Amino acid sequence: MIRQLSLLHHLLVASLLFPGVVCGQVAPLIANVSARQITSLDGQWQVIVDPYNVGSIDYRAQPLKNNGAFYKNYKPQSPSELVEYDFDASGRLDVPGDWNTQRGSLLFYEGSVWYKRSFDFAKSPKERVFVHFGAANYKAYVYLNGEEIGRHEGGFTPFDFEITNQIQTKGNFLVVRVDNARKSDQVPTSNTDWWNYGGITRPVTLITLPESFIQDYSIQLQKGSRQQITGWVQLNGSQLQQNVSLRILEAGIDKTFQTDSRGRAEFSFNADLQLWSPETPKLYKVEIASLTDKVTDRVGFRSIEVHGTDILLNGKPVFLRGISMHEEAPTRPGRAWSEDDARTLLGWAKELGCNFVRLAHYPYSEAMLRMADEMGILVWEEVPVYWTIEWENQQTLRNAETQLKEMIERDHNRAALIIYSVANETPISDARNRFLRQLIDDAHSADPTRLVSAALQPSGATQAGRVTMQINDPVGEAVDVLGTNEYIGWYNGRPEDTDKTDWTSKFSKPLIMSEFGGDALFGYHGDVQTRWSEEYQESLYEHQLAMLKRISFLRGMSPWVLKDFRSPRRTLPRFEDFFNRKGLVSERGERKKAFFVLQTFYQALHGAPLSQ
Ligand code: GCB
Repeated sequence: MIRQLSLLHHLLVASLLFPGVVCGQVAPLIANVSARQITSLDGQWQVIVDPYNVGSIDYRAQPLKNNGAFYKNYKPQSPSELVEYDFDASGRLDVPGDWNTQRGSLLFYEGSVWYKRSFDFAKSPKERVFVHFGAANYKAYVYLNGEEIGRHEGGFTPFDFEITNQIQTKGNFLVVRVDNARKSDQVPTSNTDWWNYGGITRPVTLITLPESFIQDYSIQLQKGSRQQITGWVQLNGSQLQQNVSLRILEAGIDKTFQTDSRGRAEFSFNADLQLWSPETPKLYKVEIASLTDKVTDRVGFRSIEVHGTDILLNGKPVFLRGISMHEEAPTRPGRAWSEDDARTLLGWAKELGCNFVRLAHYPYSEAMLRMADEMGILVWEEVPVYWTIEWENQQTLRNAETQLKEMIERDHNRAALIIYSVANETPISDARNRFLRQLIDDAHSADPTRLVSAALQPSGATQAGRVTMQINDPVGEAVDVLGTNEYIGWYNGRPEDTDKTDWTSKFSKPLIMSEFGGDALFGYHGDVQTRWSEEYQESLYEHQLAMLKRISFLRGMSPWVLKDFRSPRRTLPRFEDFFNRKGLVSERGERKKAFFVLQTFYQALHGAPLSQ
């Protein structure tokens, strides 16, 4: 029943996102893809750049159904036949990878690119096969052997389609149209401060599974407990009632459960565990086996709670020494996606003295979350509900809800992950408040064990020469942890204005200063009054940190930002050149002066609360 419901839900969502279209088979997300029997489809794909969508619509703007449709991959049958496209002669791009940084002419390109890859595949009769995409930005239209198999909207979450009945032993061709055109009703909307990297930006894999398989599972500590494991296993297939075993041999756990007619088993039992923490990021090998399938994972166990204005990790107050990030590669241009990228970026955060990263402003690759688990770095992850989304638009809300759901489904077993953020810097209105409250409710019900936040904005008032910043956004009532962005010293006033600024909050909740910062061009020097100089940024950090120390309810910070990143909004020649320069390291990885200010501050803080 659950399976049917969730399939129905997917179809409903799909038909809302793409009205008037009947989708192919839409599969529920399969957990922990890298631990399954997989065949990688990564590598060079043939591509056709199609700015006018001539591969999918005709000159009357009607959908193309004939051999002119690029997904047919049709070849002329005679010298006289007119066919106006040819994958074989149109060049190649790497998958995974954004197209913008692989071909100079595509740096600013926004629109459709068709990707094609051919492959053979030997499948045994009882197996099921799925094609899985880590992410494609922003819309993906997927075709196998000339037929549509499904569509997906949202540039940063995974999706898969079942292709058991379509896949052939020889000569399969998979075609994907990826469209990153910005639209005001999308999530994110058309206005952002980051590069709109298009393409199949994360790995593509074929997953082979038995007819009845373990689709997903949750193995986590019960909220508020440090010894009670609570969770569930969900099977998919025709043999839904099975015995399922759960083994964590290192902790002496070996349990068997019976799934019900919906393929679901829920469990709760006590365990004696070494808890995961940034200091000791202990991961256990977990094995889940049904009669027909088996999957292993590495899972950490920790508790995360809010108590008054404190955040408690494993029952003890923790201060989140963080940094905000973008998912840009550390050592080459473009989107990051690999384990190595994750190791380097999180390594820089560790070098800064961080125990926490804010993965702004959209879901990052699964590799990043798994690396955070390994390296012991707490994570805030976020959906791209950014700035001025269409708050009144129900379809936009459904889209945001789906992206949030897909992010939670993928990451709900990662110990490092403690906070879901539902939005960034969104303007207060009734419609926006309703929209965000819905997302907050969704996150709480999809995953009751983690905390929910949003990066809000304060209001300010000046009296007798002092400024009082107040956290009073009505959405503050619904979140567990307050997040606030502020740019005193960059967009507002000068760095020294922080010396006469005090903070108050309407809510008795912990606060994370989710952004502050200013731009500096690496290697550009001047005095502390000179914009764009490393000295200005250094002084801004010194003043900011002195102010932050005086906020009694501050429990963490994630300054903006780890590394300079590309943004089309940043046009100023010499200093910006289409980069946001608020990084503590340059796009080449060079440390700016402010890096060391924050590092010294975090090193002094290590393990200690900030104030009191
Ligand atoms: C913000 C946004 C972030 C921008 C940053 C900036 O408030 O949340 O996405 O990049 O400011 O540099 O202006």
